[in-house]
Amino acid sequence: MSSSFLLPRRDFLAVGASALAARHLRWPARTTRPVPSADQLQWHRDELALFAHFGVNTFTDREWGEGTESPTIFNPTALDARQWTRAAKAAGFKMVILTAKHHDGFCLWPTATTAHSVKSSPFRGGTGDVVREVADACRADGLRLGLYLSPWDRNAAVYGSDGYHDFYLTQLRELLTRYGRVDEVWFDGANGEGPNGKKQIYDWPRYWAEVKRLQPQAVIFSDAGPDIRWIGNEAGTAGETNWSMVDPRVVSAPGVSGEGVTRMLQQGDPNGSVWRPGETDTSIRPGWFYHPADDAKVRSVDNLVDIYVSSVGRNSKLLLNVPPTRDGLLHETDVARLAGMRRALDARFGASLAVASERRSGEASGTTGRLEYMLPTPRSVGWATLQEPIQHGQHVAAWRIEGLAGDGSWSPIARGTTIGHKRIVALPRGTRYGIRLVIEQALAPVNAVSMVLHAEA
Ligand code: FUL
Repeated sequence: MSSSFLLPRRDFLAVGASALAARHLRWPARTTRPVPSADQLQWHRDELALFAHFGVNTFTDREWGEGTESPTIFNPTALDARQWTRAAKAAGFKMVILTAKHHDGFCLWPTATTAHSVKSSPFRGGTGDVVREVADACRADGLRLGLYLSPWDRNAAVYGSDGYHDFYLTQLRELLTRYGRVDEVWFDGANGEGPNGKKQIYDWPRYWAEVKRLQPQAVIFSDAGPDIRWIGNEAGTAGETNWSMVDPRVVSAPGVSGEGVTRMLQQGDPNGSVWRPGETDTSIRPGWFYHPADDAKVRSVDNLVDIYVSSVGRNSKLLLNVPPTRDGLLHETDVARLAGMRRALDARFGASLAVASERRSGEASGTTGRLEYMLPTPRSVGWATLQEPIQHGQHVAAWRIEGLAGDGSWSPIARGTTIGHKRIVALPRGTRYGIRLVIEQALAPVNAVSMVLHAEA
């Protein structure tokens, strides 16, 4: 049962009979607090994206290539990007983000900038283009496409000099003009030495402006946004407190580190001046690239559900890496785990418990309120999914859930801070006659917060 409480708003009550005006004023965009762009909202609602780390490392069994690998080792003889996208789609993923180039500099598309690419490989006789195959497969299966272009390049001779900016921008332009619509561009923060032993100073504003010019709808990911921030670890866990806003001065550029930085990435900032929600990237295997020795170390279905709860269930988005094998296919174990994850998520969260009655109440200020459900028969409730309408900003700062006992008394059974797009709460076992959500504090009026109850697993 899904419902929401509506808090009385003075301006709403004063509007009168015009349905149009009422609809408009019911969700006043009058807050000065940040709100998401339409593209950020879409990103958030997608909830799940599949990351595909693929390249020369797949063939050398490494995580970070040296940049000296021969392109002739890249030969995925059975590559079938539709096999990836079908598995992703069936598991409820909405996007695939491909490593078009990792730190080794090997390009998965026939770039004009370097010979260090698929063009010099035996893949499809040197005429292949992995980016195109993945882009086409995404389109065929209705998935969005994202691309990762590592700024760190251990092969490019110009790396570590001013000449690299044009080299990198040309690569970006190729990727953003040849393959149709791109919805996310992923900039990782790793920055080591290039072939001449020098590190590069990146011109982030220029790179990001080029993305916005060529694909204005694409959200840009990096530690420092500008649209989407890193969540601060690769373990699959967002902060229990997780605001979609940040103070941009704390994480000024990709790759900066420090305690304050990690806290800002994990938790955001209730008074942050920009909307920059956190993306949780982690791998289904111990490494980012495929290694045969890891075939028995693929995350279990239970573990995948756990990281869904600790990412999507904490106002983040899960970017789950499922690395293709040397054949160019997702491994059958990984595909089976993805399908198992979907079945388990549907079984746990797909259905909501019916409630016998529902009562809403709130204060005139709109910053506290209650949503109370009576259960048709006393039972233990396993989970609650809370949501706030983030198109109007993220405001809830403290909540608790209370259970009703047989003697008519309510007592707290869970509490937390933020809600955002989605907050999934595990409830302790116990017979409840009713369940209620109490919003204790919000930083601006919240018109509607919803709660859905789920049975125990
Ligand atoms: C990091 C890289 O160094 C890893 O290899 C991986 O690509 C990860 C997603 O981002 O910055």
